[in-house]
Amino acid sequence: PPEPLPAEILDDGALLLRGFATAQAGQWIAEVQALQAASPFRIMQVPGGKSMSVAVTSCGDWGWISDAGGYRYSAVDPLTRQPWPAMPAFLAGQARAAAHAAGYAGFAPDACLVNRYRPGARMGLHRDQDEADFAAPIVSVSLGLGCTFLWGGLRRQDPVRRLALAHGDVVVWGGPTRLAYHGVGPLRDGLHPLLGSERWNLTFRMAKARY
Ligand code: MD5
Ligand code: FE
Repeated sequence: PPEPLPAEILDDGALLLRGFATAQAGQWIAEVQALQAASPFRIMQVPGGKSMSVAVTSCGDWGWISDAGGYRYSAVDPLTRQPWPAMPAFLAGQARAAAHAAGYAGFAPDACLVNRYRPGARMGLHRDQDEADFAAPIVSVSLGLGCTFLWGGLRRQDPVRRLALAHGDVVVWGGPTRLAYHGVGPLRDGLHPLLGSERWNLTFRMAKARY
């Protein structure tokens, strides 16, 4: 069997598992294809009235949504007016295993937000603070084109570091880093053998559950 991949400590509570999803990337991609057939990727509005450049969908009990009224988790997909697709057992199991490998036993995500970046799409600096229990980490999985991840501190004015994230990389964001400001630089043009000119990011969250 292959050697376990070394975890790289990024910060207090944050670990990078390089290539954690690479060997089974085909299954990761097939799972996202299936879920987006039921709840398609769509561009959401932000409260100021502008559109995001990233397209999103979700699976699990809760999906993260944004509209003129603000950001929140919803049990219903506003596009289909149906519940979000159930979280596939493979995705939940892999996210749990990644969290465990990073020292967070018992991670039980009830939401998975999927972001689709095309060239030029970006995500401005923000914090993920719509979840019920910040003791739970967030597990993020990168597929397709690489990106520059922007990663600051607990205050908006803190200096921002840049981290290259590649296909198959998994980051577990927990501890004090859970509430750090972060974003993604504009996606550069490119062609990935599995995803063409796209980057997909999956973030597994405990939206409403207590950790
Ligand atoms: C992405 N997505 O690459 C990123 C990965 C989002 C989002 O930011 O909200 O959908 S999630 C990275 C993350 C999560 C929680 C904490 C920190 C980073 N952090 O402390 O830097 O599309
Ligand atoms: Fe975020």
